[in-house]
Amino acid sequence: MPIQKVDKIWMNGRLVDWKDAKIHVLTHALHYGSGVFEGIRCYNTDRGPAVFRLREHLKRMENSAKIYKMGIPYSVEELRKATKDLIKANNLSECYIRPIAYRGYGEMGLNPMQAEVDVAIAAWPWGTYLGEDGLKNGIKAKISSIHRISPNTLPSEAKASGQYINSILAKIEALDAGYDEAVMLDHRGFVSEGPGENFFMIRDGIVYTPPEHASILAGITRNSIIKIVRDMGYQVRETDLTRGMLYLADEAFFTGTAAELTPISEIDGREIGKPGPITKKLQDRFFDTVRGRVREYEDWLDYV
Ligand code: PPE
Repeated sequence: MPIQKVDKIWMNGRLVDWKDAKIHVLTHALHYGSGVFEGIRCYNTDRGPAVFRLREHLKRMENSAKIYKMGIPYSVEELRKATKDLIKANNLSECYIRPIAYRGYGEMGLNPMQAEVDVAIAAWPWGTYLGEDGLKNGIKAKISSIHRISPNTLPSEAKASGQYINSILAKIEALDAGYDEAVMLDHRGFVSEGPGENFFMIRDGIVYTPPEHASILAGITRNSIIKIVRDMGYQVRETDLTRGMLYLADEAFFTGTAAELTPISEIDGREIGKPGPITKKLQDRFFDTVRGRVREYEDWLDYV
């Protein structure tokens, strides 16, 4: 689906027209993937648009930058204000927000330290990530032959642009094989995550998800779902999962800002079926939470 255009994009402290939000072809990050970014969603609530866990996302971007020794010339608070200004300027109520800090134009070569750091924030309406039907009925996933980046290859703690070339290989493979999404294994062969989502499964009433050491991005949606699951009285185990365990799952789903909570109906031709009772309850609770209908989780909403 083509990106839905809006009026303005925030670039290095200014709101510029959508069509003018351009970079030079010799931008460092275009060649070497030397950027860090975030994906954030803003939902409409009774009290107007609210950004879900905005500070946590911007803090994670700052941490990603730290890993790559990239100083972001704006603080979390400055970027938080910029994000809200941008949403207001574009008159958006529900949108996806993409902040990015990247090595810019001026120096080439693998020593990035002299290349300036530019920052941009874009926001536009982005509907369901894996389709309306997927959100409702579940998607088909395939365990990928492409392994997730290993800790000493690229740190999965960072959400860095270049790391996604690994996700892209897995995604292409899954689509070519007739599936909707990939499940990637880590360097040890244990389940890691999707190309842009965290993985959860349920068996005998217990909720499982791979641990942070399984080369996952510690998802903010994952963190929210773990809290919601526990508050609902279920047990969550952050533990290494094998391929076989996935084949025997009673229920399974992906979580992510873009993917929200997308049920999985099949893995490698092993049927999981329609979204199960726990998945459905969690999905309802998640959408109620982001739309401001759950008092307990009000802290997660940052009203525009
Ligand atoms: N793992 C990966 C590799 C990942 O990229 C994401 C977010 C997650 C887990 C979930 O993290 P969180 O959003 O904090 O719950 N992926 C972003 C980009 C997706 C894209 O296609 O681009 C997102 O969901 O915004």
